[in-house]
Amino acid sequence: MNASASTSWCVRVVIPALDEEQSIGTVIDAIPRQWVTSIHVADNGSRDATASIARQHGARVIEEPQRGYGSACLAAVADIVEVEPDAEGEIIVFLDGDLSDDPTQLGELISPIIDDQADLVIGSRVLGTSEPGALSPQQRLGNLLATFLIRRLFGFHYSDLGPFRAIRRDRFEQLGMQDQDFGWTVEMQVKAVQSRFRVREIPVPYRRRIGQSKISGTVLGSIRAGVKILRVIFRAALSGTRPEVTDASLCSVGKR
Ligand SMILES: Nc1nc2c(ncn2[C@@H]2O[C@H](COP(=O)(O)OP(=O)(O)OP(=O)(O)O)[C@@H](O)[C@H]2O)c(=O)[nH]1
Ligand SMILES: [Mg+2]
Repeated sequence: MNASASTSWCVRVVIPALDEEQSIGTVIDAIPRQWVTSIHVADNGSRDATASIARQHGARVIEEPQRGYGSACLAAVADIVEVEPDAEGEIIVFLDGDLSDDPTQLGELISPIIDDQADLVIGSRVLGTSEPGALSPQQRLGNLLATFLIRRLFGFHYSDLGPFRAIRRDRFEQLGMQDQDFGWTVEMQVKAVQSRFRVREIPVPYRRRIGQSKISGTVLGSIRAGVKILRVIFRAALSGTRPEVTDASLCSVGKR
């Protein structure tokens, strides 16, 4: 990373979290604070101690009554805007609260943005090493199908819809994100391609989650997520522009 450039960026971390008391404190503590200005945990009425633990560990907690992963992320971004109205020089990092991702990799994720090589950086669990069982068969299948469709419909090759990602805030605001639940990650990726953003993938490790799954770990959750993801892709294909063919593998930072 270009150290001199990094001093001019403000990094804000968003963590959607629902009943993650077992992991949220560890996730927050593992975030490299030297690069991070604020941490925003978006809670949707957790019935456990997620919110209080997050506060104890130094995060701002946003209570969003509207359930859903996307709603939580949107509420956290609204909180960021309240804290700092000016998007200039700001990066938002999205990170799950279940300790599946390794927060210490945040520096690698933001590095291509700081070096002005990318607008959006996706942590790819497919390019990285996943602990056995961390990605369920349905998650792998869903990823393959979604990334295949994105390639066919939009001409861009993603390897994953991983939740650990970094985006310039000014670019994020251009996307007009809307999805309130499981379509959030794919909506961002498709809209980024449609908007001709510079996108990179970097390999990230992925662990088995701590605590109970809310989305992909259950059959019903996977089906609902899968249907929603396909709807988002096809809706975007019907309404949006189709950019010239590019290949994300050309801009991927490379497999370790
Ligand atoms: N605030 C909020 N957070 C949510 C909601 N649903 C899921 N999350 C959080 O979003 C992150 C991803 O959810 P997970 O249950 O881990 O889903 P997943 O990663 O697809 O599935 P796993 O394989 O079980 O980890 C976690 O931090 C959850 O706590 C929700 O409705 N509201
Ligand atoms: Mg998870």
